[in-house]
Amino acid sequence: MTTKPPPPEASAFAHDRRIGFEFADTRALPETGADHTALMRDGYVIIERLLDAATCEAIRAESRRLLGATGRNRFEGLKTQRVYNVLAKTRIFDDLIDHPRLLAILDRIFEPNYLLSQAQIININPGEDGQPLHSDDGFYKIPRPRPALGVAAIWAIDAFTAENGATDIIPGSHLWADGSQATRAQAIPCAMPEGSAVIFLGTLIHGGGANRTQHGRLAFTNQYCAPWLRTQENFFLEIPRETVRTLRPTIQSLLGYSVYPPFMGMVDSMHPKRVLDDI
Ligand SMILES: O=C(O)CCC(=O)C(=O)O
Repeated sequence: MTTKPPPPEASAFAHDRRIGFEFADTRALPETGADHTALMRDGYVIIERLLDAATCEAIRAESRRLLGATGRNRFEGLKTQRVYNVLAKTRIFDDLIDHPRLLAILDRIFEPNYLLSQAQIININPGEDGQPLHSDDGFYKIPRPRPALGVAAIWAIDAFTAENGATDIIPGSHLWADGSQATRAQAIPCAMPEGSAVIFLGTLIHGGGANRTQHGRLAFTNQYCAPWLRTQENFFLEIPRETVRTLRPTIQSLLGYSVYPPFMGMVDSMHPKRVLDDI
């Protein structure tokens, strides 16, 4: 008879700090230690009311302008509207992309010059079914259990409730091995007030919830990955160089105008930011 090995401790997935990991010390906030501890232990952390009501309202108005077709399959959601390539279309999400509370956590997880992997608006409309459960970094085919290769934030622009499609997550599932069976019964909804965010590891099993109300559930999500991985969105082709030039240096770096030392990401043997100086 074979005995099943005990599940790994969350601490097994702590990442070594490396020489040059300077951001962790310079951008840490008083809350960062507790945020990071919860994230590594549970696979997620909910941070309430990071955005005020006026910001949520402005995002709702801008999202209404951008939202269009519903999804093409069950994963996107046949009654769910998604807007991709948002950074080429609006500046309203910039403060969420490089939010200090979020970056301070990411600094503890990834080596410097980690990347934005994708960013999108997700509006789950009434009658939508629960999205299939999945992990966001599952397409990197490295066996689990393993450290997360990505981290996501999902921002509740409308308040998230168990009825309107709050993201369902399975606490602790970031520690699971390949082949573990996830069921909806194991999941809990990330109910949270508007302006809050759930931040979770790319290894955590989750999915958008079913919307049993008469109103949409508006969210914004931004995902990040280790600096040596391929990103989900190809920002170099999506965002015109003239737009990238206008962005904050932190966001330029997140979009790949940065190097993974010594020179991954170079352009003609030079730092990629040089292309932003070209006329
Ligand atoms: O909308 C949500 O709550 C989750 C969406 C999600 O996990 C995804 O589209 O990958």
